Amino acid sequence: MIWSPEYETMPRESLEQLQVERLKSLVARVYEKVPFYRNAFKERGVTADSIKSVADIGRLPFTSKQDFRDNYPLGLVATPMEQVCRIHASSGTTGKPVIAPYTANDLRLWTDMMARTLTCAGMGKNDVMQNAYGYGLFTGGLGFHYGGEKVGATVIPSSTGNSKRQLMLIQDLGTTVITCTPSYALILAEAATEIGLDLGLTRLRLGVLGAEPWSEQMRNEIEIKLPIKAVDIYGLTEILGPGVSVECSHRCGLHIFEDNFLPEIINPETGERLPYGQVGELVFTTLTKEAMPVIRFCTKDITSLNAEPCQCGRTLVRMGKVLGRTDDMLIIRGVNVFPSQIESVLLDVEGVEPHYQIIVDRERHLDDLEIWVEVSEAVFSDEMRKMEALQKKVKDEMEGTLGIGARIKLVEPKSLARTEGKAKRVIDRREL
Ligand code: DLL
Repeated sequence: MIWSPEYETMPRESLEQLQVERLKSLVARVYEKVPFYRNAFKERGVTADSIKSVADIGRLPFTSKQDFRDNYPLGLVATPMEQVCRIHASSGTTGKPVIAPYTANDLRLWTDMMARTLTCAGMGKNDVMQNAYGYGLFTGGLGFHYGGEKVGATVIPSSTGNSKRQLMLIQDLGTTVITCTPSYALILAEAATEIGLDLGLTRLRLGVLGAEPWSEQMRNEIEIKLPIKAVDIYGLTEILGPGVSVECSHRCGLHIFEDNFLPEIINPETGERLPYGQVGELVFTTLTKEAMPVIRFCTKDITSLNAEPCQCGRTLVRMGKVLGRTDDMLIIRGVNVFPSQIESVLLDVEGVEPHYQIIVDRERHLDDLEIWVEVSEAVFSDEMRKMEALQKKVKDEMEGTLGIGARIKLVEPKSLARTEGKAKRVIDRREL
């Protein structure tokens, strides 16, 4: 089913027409209301009249995470505060969070985008959705909550944590859809095994998982262990929260709701716009948001776009699974390494579990990469010789993929820290 066929299946020419109109009025609006954009536009000599086609967006300035910090907390707000009816904030781990204010129309838009998202992911009104994203300042909890209700499903606001209670609710209330981070889905699977619960015997069938990068191998693990169909959802606080893009049942990229969020891919070093198919940094412009519209926000997320028609009937462009973040990329002895590459290698080797930690250090001016990974119970209780063979296998595969050597430390099952929200995979101890 398609929630808003008029927009989701719009011929691309009409969609572009709509985008240009919306972009023009957005540029006029932020020029008038937000000094930060007015100054940046003046510097470049752009006005609403500069926008004649979607490609003219290239004439507008970029907005960075730093611009959000510089304008903290409410410097980028484009409406009077009395029209702001809710404020969320990012789960930022360093410094001040990103503030996300919403007007009543913004909240309606968000709920609609989440209804589209959940429908696209395969959820319907007869489903029971257990929402294990964190409720609070984080956009995950309330974003999914209102979207689920709009679709007409039964929503259980279980929030994160307390896995045993989550499992009890899944069994007792007949949960069919779980919404949480992919890493938390695996924690639930682990907790189920611990209490001897076979999740395959419950009604659970679908997971709408996101908020952090996860590989195809991790998807396979989740699909086998829970067992469910696992669908990828993407979003970010600066742009909306969840509800920016999601996979359909064909799972060949995440459809971006382009009537509201205009995506571009750029070369992060030069800012040059890249054509469909090329990998680069994802940039978004919000076309319809009121309280805090954003012009060309550089997400630091790395992916590519594909505008080929999809079998599901949606004409919306698809973004590939996020490959990593420009600021996630580790440069180890001069070689670019993404945590997602390490995850793919680990999960392809039998006997190791999808729980790992990447530790980067510098010893005598030389970068050192160490990867800690849990092994399965079976391997751990096996002979030393087998453990050594497994360690060598992981080491060889890792070297083959990354092109640099890494020390591999196999650790006991369940010994690495678990997080209920976004997993923290990398510890970089280098003082650069
Ligand atoms: O994580 C919003 C969200 C909530 C998305 C629930 C999906 C589900 P932030 O906390 O602002 O917002 O984090 C945004 O998380 O720039 C990406 O780097 C990363 N991210 C989000 N979804 C995915 C995904 C929410 N599906 C940042 N795959 C983004 C990879 C993701 N990375």
